[in-house]
Amino acid sequence: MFLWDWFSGLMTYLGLWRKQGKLVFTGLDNSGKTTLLYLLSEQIEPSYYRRNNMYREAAQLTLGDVCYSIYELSSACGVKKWKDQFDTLDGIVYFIDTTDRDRFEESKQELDSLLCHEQIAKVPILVLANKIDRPCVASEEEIKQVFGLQQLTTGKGNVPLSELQTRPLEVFICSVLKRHGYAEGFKWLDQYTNAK
Ligand SMILES: Nc1nc2c(ncn2[C@@H]2O[C@H](COP(=O)(O)OP(=O)(O)O)[C@@H](O)[C@H]2O)c(=O)[nH]1
Ligand SMILES: [Mg+2]
Repeated sequence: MFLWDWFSGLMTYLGLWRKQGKLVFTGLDNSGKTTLLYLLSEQIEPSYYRRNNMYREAAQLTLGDVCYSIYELSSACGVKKWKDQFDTLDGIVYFIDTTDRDRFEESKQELDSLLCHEQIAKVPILVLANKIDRPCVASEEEIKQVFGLQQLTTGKGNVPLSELQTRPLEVFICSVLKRHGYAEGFKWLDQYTNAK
């Protein structure tokens, strides 16, 4: 084990090998998951998917020395497909459409059911409050309040995992369309994943 750690550390240092991680994009339909997935996958050549046996609806994101595979899994994918992914999950990215107040309750229920799932109780959750480029969007505070997240968020800085009493969770407002806001969210998430 020591030898392996030493070897992988050396390879990582030399830039010859990256650790692997897995993230899941989820949330109601129309919240922006596929748009961001496509945006990230623009950076990969198509043969990558075949070589790495990945679904087509997946992308890759490299943060520091970790290379994350990202999958989109909405509730419409079916619980079975979701559960198959649980054991190897490094992080969950939950999308909210900040313009769609009519569906906040529905979205809250979906997020709540994730939050109380025992098998993923320690998995960090990044909430992306998307579409803030549009008029009349809900603010970060409103999202936190409506979704009951005020007591659950753990801070946006570099709070070490050992200092957190609970699972890492934060809300970042963003516009996938304008390509801003989500990078800070991923950076935050990266510090808490097992792959790190
Ligand atoms: N204005 C705006 N529209 C967005 C943004 N992100 C996604 N959309 C639009 O929202 C719709 C649904 O996006 P999609 O990625 O298919 O959502 P999914 O069902 O969660 O995968 C599409 O028409 C996107 O162009 C954003 O940041 N701002
Ligand atoms: Mg989609």
